[in-house]
Amino acid sequence: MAEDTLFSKIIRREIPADIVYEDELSLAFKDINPQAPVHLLIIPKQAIATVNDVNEDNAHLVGHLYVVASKLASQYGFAKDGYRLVMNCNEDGGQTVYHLHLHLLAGKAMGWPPY
Ligand code: DGP
Repeated sequence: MAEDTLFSKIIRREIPADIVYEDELSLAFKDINPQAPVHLLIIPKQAIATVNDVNEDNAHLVGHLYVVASKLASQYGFAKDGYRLVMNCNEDGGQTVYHLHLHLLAGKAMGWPPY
């Protein structure tokens, strides 16, 4: 069972966040420390700690995060110009909050490689 993180607290409205989208499976809100003009975090309401915890039973939730990302890209108007989706895993991946989340970064041309 995943730890109760600050993202669970955002889902339960125990701490504030600038929420831009919600449905029965997911929530999206603005990152507190944006790395691009638009930086959203899309999370499943079910607490999954890392990508290592994705399995056949919860994989539909990960797919759903991408559906939400696509919707938000259209809604914000950057679908055509493009954007970046990132999911960090554990320490070397740069993960700091252990509740699975998809970063959606947009509004500028991204560099590659990302380091
Ligand atoms: P990661 O490093 O991939 O685990 O990303 C965690 C992100 O979460 C990081 O970009 C900053 C963001 N973040 C951390 N605490 C808060 C918070 O309290 N509110 C919001 N909106 N974002 C947060």
